[in-house]
Amino acid sequence: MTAVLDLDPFAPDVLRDPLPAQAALRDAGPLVRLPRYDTWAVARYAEVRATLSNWQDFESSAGVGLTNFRTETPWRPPSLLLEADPPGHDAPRTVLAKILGPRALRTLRADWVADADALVDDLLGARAEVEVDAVPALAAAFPLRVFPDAVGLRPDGREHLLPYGDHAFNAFGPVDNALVLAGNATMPEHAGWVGEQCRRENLAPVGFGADIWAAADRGDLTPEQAPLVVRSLLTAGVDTTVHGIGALLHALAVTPGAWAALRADPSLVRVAFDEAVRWESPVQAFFRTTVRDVVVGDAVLPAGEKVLVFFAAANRDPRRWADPDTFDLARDPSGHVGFGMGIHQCVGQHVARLEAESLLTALLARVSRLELTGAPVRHLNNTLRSWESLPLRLTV
Ligand code: HEM
Ligand code: OVM
Repeated sequence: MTAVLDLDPFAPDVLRDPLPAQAALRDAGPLVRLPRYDTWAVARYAEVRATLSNWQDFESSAGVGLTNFRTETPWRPPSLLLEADPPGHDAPRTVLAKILGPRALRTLRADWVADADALVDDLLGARAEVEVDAVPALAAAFPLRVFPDAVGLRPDGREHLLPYGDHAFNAFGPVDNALVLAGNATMPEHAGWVGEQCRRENLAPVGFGADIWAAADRGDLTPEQAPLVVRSLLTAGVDTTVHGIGALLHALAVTPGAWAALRADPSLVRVAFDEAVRWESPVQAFFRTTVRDVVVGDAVLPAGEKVLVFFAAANRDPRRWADPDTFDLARDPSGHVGFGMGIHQCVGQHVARLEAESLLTALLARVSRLELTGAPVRHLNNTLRSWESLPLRLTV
C-alpha cells in the first residue's frame, strides 16, 4: 500500500518551517500520495536520486512545477533547458555547459575576487565592527554586482531581475496560491523587461549573453532558441545565488566554531558553500511527470502523473547522512542533490560557487567574528528557501 499524506507542501506554515513535513514524507515510505494536489512525492535520498537519474521515465517537458503542460497552459513559453527532454534539451545544454563551465569562468575569477574585496571594504570602512542586514548588504549586493555584468546586461532596469526570478520560482507551485496571485499583477512589466534584454542588440558584445548569440551564429543553436537560453540565465541565475549566499552566511553565523574553522583554514570555503547548499537546499524541489507506469519502491506509479522530487528532504535524509541537521564543515557534502543530479543538474553551479567563494574569501580576510544580532526573517516562496533579513554583526 502506498502511503497517503494529507499535507500541503505549499502552505505558508509548511514553507516557514518545512523540516517536519520533509521528515513526514520520508518516513511515510519511498513513494507518497499527496491527494491535496492529486500528485505524488519522493523524499528519500535513494528515490530522489533514482528519479533524477531516470529522465526516460520521468520527463521534464510536461513542466517541473505542479502545472501539467500537456493539459494546462504554462505561464510563459517553456524553458529550453529546465522544461525540456532529450533530444531537444541536448543542444541548449551543451552550449550553456561550455559557456558556464570552469574553464570559461577562469577569466572572471580575478575580477570577482576584487569586486568582493571592494564590497567588503566599502561595508566595513575603517570601523572595528558593523551591524548590517546581510541580505541586502551582502547576499543580494554581491550577485547583483557581478552577475548582470557577466551576462552583459545594460545598467538600467536590473531591479526587475529579483522579482522576476522570485515569481518564476513561485510559479512552480499551485497557480492559485497567494504567493503566485500576489506576483501576477506586476509580472507583465518584469517579464517584458527580461524578454527585451534577451535580444542580441540589448546585450554587451562580451559576456554570457553574447556567447549564447555566438553559438547561434555557429549553428549550435537556432536564432529562435538564443533569446530563450539567455532567459534561462536571467531566471535561474540571480535569486538562487542570493539565497545560496544567504544560507551560507546564516549557517556560519549560527554554527558555533564554524567561522573560526574557516579563518584557520580558508581552503574550506568550497566545502562550506556545498554544505550550505545541502543543509538549506535553496531550491527545495521540482516535479517530474511519469511517461509510463513506473515502479517506485513496491508501488506502481501510473503514467502521466506529477511527482514532487524533494531535493531538500533527500539532503537531510538520515538514511544517507550522519547527523543530517548539523551544518558540519568536517563532512563531505558531495553527493548532495541541492543542485539536482543527472542531465538537468544545475548548469550554473560553477557560477554559483565562484560567487560564494569570492565573497566568503573576502569576508574571511577582514572579519574575525560573525554573529546574529536579532531574529532572521524568512522570505516565503513556493520553491525557494530563503531569508528576507539576516541581522549580523561583523567584527574586524
Ligand atoms: C538547474 C539549483 C544557481 C542555471 C538547476 C537544478 C537545481 C538548481 C536543483 C536542477 C533542476 C532539475 O533537475 O529539474 C541551483 C542552486 C543555485 C543555482 C541551488 C545556487 C545556489 C544557478 C545559476 C545559474 C543556474 C547561478 C545560471 C548562471 C540553471 C539552469 C538550469 C539549472 C539553466 C537548468 C539546467 C537543465 O535543465 O539542464 N539549478 N541553481 N543555476 N540551473 Fe541552477
Ligand atoms: C530556466 C530555469 C532553470 C532553472 C531554474 C529555473 C526559475 C529556471 O531555464 O528558465 O527556475
